[in-house]
This record gives sequence, C-alpha cells and structure tokens, in this order.
Amino acid sequence: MNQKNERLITLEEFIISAQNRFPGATGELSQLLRDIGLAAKIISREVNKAGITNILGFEGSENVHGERVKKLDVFSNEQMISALSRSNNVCMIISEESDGIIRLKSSSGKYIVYTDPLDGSSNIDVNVSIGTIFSVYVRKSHRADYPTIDDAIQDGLSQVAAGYVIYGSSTMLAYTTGLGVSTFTLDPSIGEFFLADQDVKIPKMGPFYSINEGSYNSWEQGLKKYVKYCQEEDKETMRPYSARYIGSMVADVHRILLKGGIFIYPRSKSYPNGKLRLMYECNPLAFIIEQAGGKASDGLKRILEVKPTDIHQRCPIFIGSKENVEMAEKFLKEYKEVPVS
Ligand code: P6P
Repeated sequence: MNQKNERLITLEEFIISAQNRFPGATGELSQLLRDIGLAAKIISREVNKAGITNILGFEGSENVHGERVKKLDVFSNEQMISALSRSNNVCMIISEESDGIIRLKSSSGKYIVYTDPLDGSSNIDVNVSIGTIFSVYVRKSHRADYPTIDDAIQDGLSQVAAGYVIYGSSTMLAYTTGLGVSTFTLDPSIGEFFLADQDVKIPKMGPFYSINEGSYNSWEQGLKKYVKYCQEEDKETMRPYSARYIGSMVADVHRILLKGGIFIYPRSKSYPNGKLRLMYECNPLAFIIEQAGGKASDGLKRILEVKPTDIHQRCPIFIGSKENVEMAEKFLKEYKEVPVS
C-alpha cells in the first residue's frame, strides 16, 4: 500500500489493464513492454553493482568471483537483445551499440525496436544517472517476408511505443503508447516496478535550461541570444532560469519532464547535425514529452516529423515545456543567419 493506502499497481498489471482497453489487442506489444521491463531490472542490478565491480575488478578483467567484467553498455545491449528475443514479437533491433541491424531469430516478428541500451555510459565512473531508451515501430513489410533495413526507416510519428529507464538514486521507467505518459519506480527488494504516476504532464513553462555551454562559441546567433534571455531578470517569466546540465540525456530530460524547462543539444562545430541520434534518442523522448503536453523540435521542425534517411543519423534537439521551446524557436528564427551566398 502507498501513503494514501491505495493498492500498489505493478508494471505488468498496468500493461495488461491498458491492453484491455483495446479489444482487438493481441497482447504482443504488452509482452514486448514486459520484456523491456525485465531487461531494465537486470541492467539496473548490474549498474548498481558497477561500483563494487570496479572495486573488485576492472572492465575487461576478471573480478574476484572470476567473472569477466563487461563494459556496462555492452552488457546492457546484450540484455535488451536477450529480453526482446524471448517472445516472437520483434523481428529486428537497431542499437546505438551496433552499426547494422540486429535480426532476431523470429523474422516474422511484428515489431522493430530502436534502443540506446545505456545512454550516458561515460558517466558511470562518476556515479551520475544514466539510462536506457527505447522506441517501437510496426514493421512495414509483411510478416512472412524477410525484414530489411527499409522496414526500420520510419518517422517518429509512426512510433507505437517509446520510453526510457533512468538508473539514478532509484530506477524509474517511463513509457507511452500514445495514451499519455506513465512512470514506474523499481522496488529492488522484490524486483517489481510499481506505478508512480499514470498520466504525467510537463509544466507549460519551467525555470530550467539544460545545455552544454562549453560549445557557446560555435552556436548560431539566435541560440546565444536565447541563452542570454534565460539569464536575464524577469519575475513574470521565472527568469533568470537555473542552469542544470548532467551530460546524460535521459537524466536531463527526466528533470525537464517533471519540473519543466528546456533541454537543448544544438548544432556545433564538433556536431554540425547535433550529437544526439534521431531514431533512438530524439524520437522516443520527443514522443514522451509531446504525450506529456510539451514540445520537441530541431529548432525549426517538429522532431517527430523529421524524415529519417539513416538509422544512426544525428539531429539537433530543443525539447521541453511548450512555452520554453517556442521562445527558443522564436530567437532562432529572429536571428537566423542567412548563409552568405
Ligand atoms: P556532451 C551522453 O554521452 C550523451 O550521448 C547524452 O546522453 C548527453 O545528453 C550528451 O551525450 C552529452 O554530450 O557533448 O555535452 O558531453
């Protein structure tokens, strides 16, 4: 029971109850989401053990138990593949950890899953929150056909589900199937995710801006002007905003989802198309934030409408509260630098 003496609802119970709202549902997507929940529990255990493993043995070495210490992002990738192979619902996975597509044994699976199995993994050594991101599509080809990469080239609007897991002070899972955003907290003592909030709504405007200001000198003029706007004093618009940047997209966006504000990863000299990946970072988080009432664009165009051409393509992203994102877009438009012909 929770503080209000209400019965706690597990992730599995919630998924089944949501499925029952669709009489024609086959249960395949429900099973897929449960499989991701299983991978999340296993990854969470390993991430939270990592500190001890590092004490007991370094990556690539054997720890005192004689176990080979794997890089956590390799381990997480293996867990996502293993979990999604349990049922015959997924025909293909595209992972940040693998260059090409990963075909699963069941070529007849209905779904395709994009995943960043452990986003922000460079932060593990400094004990900063990291995350798993996933995005689910229905294949375009017939299930009797052999799935190809063309099956996976679909814009973000075609996602049937998306979500993330954040491994922080607690492990939380957030997902949407297009009917709002639900969040769950893992109770590691019994290995269950329990419903925390079944319809998360992002504040219309928030007092945080999240961007790596180290690349300030290579930003376009409009972005420089917007960040200066965030730093000006104006009580009516909650300014100056607080700067919060963890360097782990899932953690930065999770704060924005709960508290409001804006997360930005722009173009820069080092990343002319932005650093973050469209298909398994920007699209799934854009789906989540839009379902919570927020906005996500590349500065000009809605992220979910960006036409993909490559499974690993990068994309600039401005994501968060509607009013914050629209103000940033206004500055970009007002100071748009016309390329010198
Ligand atoms: P920078 C982590 O490496 C990551 O892919 C995202 O999780 C994060 O938002 C971004 O890169 C941080 O990049 O250039 O600020 O270190």
